[in-house]
Amino acid sequence: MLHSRYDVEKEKQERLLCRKNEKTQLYNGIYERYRYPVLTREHIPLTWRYDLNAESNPYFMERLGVNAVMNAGAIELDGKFYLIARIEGNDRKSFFGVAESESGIDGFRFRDYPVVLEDVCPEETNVYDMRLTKHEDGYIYGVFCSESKDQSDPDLSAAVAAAGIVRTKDLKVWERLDNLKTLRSPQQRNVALHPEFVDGKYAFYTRPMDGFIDTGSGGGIGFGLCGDITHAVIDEERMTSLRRYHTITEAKNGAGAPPVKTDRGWIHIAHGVRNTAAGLRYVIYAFATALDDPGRVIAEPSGFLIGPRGEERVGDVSNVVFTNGVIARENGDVYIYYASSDTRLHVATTSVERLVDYVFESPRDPGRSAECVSQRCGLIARNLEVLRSGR
Ligand code: M1P
Repeated sequence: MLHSRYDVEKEKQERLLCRKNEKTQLYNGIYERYRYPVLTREHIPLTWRYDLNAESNPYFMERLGVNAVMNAGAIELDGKFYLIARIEGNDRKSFFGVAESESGIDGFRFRDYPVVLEDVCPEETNVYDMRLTKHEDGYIYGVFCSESKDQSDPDLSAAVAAAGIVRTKDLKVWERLDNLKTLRSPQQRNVALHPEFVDGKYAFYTRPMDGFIDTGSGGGIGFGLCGDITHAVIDEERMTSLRRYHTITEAKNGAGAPPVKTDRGWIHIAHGVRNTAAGLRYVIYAFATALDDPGRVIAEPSGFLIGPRGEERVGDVSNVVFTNGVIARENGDVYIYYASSDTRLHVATTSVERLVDYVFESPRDPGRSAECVSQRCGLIARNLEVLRSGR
């Protein structure tokens, strides 16, 4: 028998799912932010959390709670927006759920069931952060982090991160392929598949890591090729966007969604991490690579594109914004899906034209305070001249 409380909770959730989103007043000319997150744990269907049966659940308790909804891969199919979100249960295990919307800024609804991946690795304990790539071979690929206990280390927290790979044609039936092997990097996280063949091969953006948290000698976002996606092996990784001292990428960085193709280059929206007295701070930044060599950086504006603001600063892992999903539509509109503090998912909107202008025309980081002041004084002097000469 259906519990009487169900209708109350269902109505509350319907109000949330039907709520229209609106742009905030924040202005920077680069993108718009929105008042409400696009996905939260409150968006998870009640059937995934409650036992609706009044006999077995007289108090209408959440039997399998959900803690957070974040880091989503994104794709547009037949004019609709799809997110494959990382959903973290109260039990700390993450899994994936597909949510669909007509507008891309609100109205996201999860399907009836979460994504069921083939259970091919008995040691795999956790999966998260899927990047979706519409590849020119006709498949949609999902590359995600597959995490296992490091059996060689008695430390209970010691883990190994690898890149899992699945493919689908419809976001419903998923074929699991072998995990990516990178012969020179012991661990991998934040791996994304490039949408086109490069020299006739599949091309991956990687993130070489010595350990589970520390990238160690890993110098930044890597790039490598492999011939067979079903048993993907990369023997050589070269560096694209680098970690640098006293910048937003000093501690580590990682690829976001697969890059967006533009007339002037591939635009990447990635994350950078620095250390602070309050712990790691994650921001989102952008750079471009060459059309004829997507592993070669040709423009990288200084600083971050999106940093945590307001309530975004607070959550399970505070002071974090993180992205692994971007949709660039035929008409040039761009939707950047980003999570805040490992708790909820937001959208920022812009256009290909604006992103190109931002990436190629904004100044680079000169690397030292003295040169940054001189860079800023140059801007001020030019602006004072504009103001003096009138409109
Ligand atoms: O907690 C912040 C982020 O940490 C990881 O990113 P990175 O590998 O760069 O440290 C990821 O686990 C990500 O899921 C998480 O949001």
